[in-house]
Amino acid sequence: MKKVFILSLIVISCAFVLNSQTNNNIYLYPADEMLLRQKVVENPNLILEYMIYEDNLKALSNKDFTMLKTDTLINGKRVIPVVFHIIHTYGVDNISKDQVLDALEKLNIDFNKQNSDTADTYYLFKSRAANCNIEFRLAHIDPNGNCTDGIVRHYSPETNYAYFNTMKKYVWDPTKYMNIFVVNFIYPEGMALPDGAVIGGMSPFPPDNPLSQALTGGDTDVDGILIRHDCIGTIGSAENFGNYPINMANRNFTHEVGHYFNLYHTFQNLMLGLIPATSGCPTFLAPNGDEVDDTPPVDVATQNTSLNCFTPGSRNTCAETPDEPDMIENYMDYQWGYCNNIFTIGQYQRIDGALNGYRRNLWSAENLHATGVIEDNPVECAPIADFFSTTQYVCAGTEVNFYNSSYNGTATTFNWTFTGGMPASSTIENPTITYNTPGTYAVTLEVSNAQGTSNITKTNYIHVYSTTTNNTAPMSESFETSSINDFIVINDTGSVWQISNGIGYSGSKSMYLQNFSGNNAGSLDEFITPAYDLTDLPSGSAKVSFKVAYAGKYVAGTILTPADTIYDKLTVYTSNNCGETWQNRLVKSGEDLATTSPLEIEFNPSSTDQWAEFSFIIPAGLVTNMDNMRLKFSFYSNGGNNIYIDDINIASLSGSDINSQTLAGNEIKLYPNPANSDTKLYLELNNSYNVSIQIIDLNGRLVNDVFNNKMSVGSYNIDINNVDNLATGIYYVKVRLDNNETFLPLVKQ
Ligand SMILES: [Ca+2]
Ligand SMILES: [Ca+2]
Ligand SMILES: [Ca+2]
Ligand SMILES: [Ca+2]
Ligand SMILES: [Zn+2]
Repeated sequence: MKKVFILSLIVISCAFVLNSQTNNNIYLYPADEMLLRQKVVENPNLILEYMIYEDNLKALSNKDFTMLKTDTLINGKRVIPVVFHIIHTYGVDNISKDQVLDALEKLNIDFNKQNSDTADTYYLFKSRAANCNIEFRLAHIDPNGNCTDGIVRHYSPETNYAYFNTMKKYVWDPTKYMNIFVVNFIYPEGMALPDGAVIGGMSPFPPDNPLSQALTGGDTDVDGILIRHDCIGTIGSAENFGNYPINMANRNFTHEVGHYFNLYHTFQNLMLGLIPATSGCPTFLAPNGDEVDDTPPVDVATQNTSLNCFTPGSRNTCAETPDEPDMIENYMDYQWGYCNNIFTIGQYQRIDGALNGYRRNLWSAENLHATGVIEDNPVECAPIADFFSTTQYVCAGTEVNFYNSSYNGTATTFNWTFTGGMPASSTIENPTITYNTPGTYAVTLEVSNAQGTSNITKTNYIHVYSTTTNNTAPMSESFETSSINDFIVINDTGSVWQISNGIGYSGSKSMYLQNFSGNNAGSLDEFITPAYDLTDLPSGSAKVSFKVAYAGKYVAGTILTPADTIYDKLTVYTSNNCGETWQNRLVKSGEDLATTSPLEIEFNPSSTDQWAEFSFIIPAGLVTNMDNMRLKFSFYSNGGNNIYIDDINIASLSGSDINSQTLAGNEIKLYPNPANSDTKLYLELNNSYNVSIQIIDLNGRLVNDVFNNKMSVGSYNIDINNVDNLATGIYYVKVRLDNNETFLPLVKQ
């Protein structure tokens, strides 16, 4: 069964790595390609199915489609009803209707060859540029027969880890609508994304394509375009793709819609997964490329290495006969959006095949009536109620600003109900409400216009806490007698923080998150401590310390991917206003979070050796204001392993602590202090460690890297050089011995 010729293939998407390590050296990177290649490796029969599919498609393409067109053309175009599902958390991902309309307009421009940058098409290819004669229109009737403006909005944290399940959850009948799912972050299930990797869009081919079936498991509801909010349109959040000053010019959307109509990447070669040495150019073993004759073959995705486009005609990566340059400006290659400007006639024939095949019902006269797009007159629908507030956690006596975020139609009247609020109701659009009494409260908004009324109630929405606390620092939380109800636990999805029974650094209990399985990569798990009064601490800085047990998850390599270790991220915050705002105090990610070696299996610590202590300092100036301080432990899952936290301590950094501390049983002294050019750090190590010594400022910013190396057992005096160059003020010397670290204040006079 080694008779393989084949193929091309794949892919569904656009993944990008934004490589911020090297400043502006960022590029689009087709990481997703691996996904389909992996499918082929897992099931080589897929190639056979694919070949049969492509053969049938070509037989169909050879027919005269005009013979098949019994359906409606409007102004000579096929009209496709579309619906945008915007999944968001009320941030920039909740893109405006204007941005959606802009995206739709630009999409129509590209699919009708009205784009002004056709002038940039290489002269040899200009005559191949296709007008696809497709018009995309926002649906006016939803699947229940109700009035819609074609834009549906859903609050959900899954916007941060969106994938095929997200599409499945919100999809409207995909035989009637082209569904577009707008999200904040695409995170393929089971795939650990490299740091900094960003996937712009992910769109299966039509469900009858066996490659789609391999990806979606044959679920025909996983159909449509999954795309980041900053890849939609050219305005609003699209002005800064991935927070870089890059406007992708809506071309990710054009590209993804190309996949939706069964187009492959111009550089695809399905065989690369089976025969790693195979060139991306068509060969005897892999002759088919993108299955389109008038796009020259391309060896690898064309990736810009600066903000500039490649000059059209300037690259030629395959020596075909007759030899032509790569069509690097094709929408289905991988340059920045603004470098792309062409679908070819050959690609249009595939699109035509999809429109006369699986996508045929979309533009049937019956469907255009059913979805309300046979006329494109704007309609005004009843509003669908929604709202958000600046915060859901406040101290008693605090004002909260509420915002109407109703959609589908413009609301003209507003009726708010605020249980526990002052006032308890309001009829203005965006009211400000004061909460004076601790408790948890519901909020209701009813909106209406001439077309109708809608309301929404969010229960347990506003959490009001006392401004004072009976808990005073110094304190220690060992989790031995606490209940999980003493903490505020916040969970996006899957596993939640819980108190472990049987595992702790002290005693037999600790706070634990089962993250090895049952928790979505890309999701957050948080817990917030009760409030503590730090103002009774002896004057000086406060030190917050805690024990952590965490291991990375080791993933063995495959034929396609190298072995990898997946780490998650822990961030610790403080708040002195009941959680209304948070200050970031400590971030641990990658190997920095690990307290023991990575495991291929689930991690549960079996000895105290597998724990480490992390800590941070709250400078003296801040401690005097902290009479109601909460800690928040926020865990960002990257699909790694379990984590345990125990023995949270808040203590003052006493006089003797300041210049002399013990860290993991090793003695550390800083002298003289206040510091001068003779100041040294004395280290007495009773083990060998990876030692790192840094000077940081009060905000935790690195001022000076002093030392970073392996040290063996012994006593050392390390020069704190550059003290003379420090501005007058207070700094910290951050000392790290393997995974344990501490801070010694350093005073420069
Ligand atoms: Ca080709
Ligand atoms: Ca060539
Ligand atoms: Ca969770
Ligand atoms: Ca404990
Ligand atoms: Zn793609």
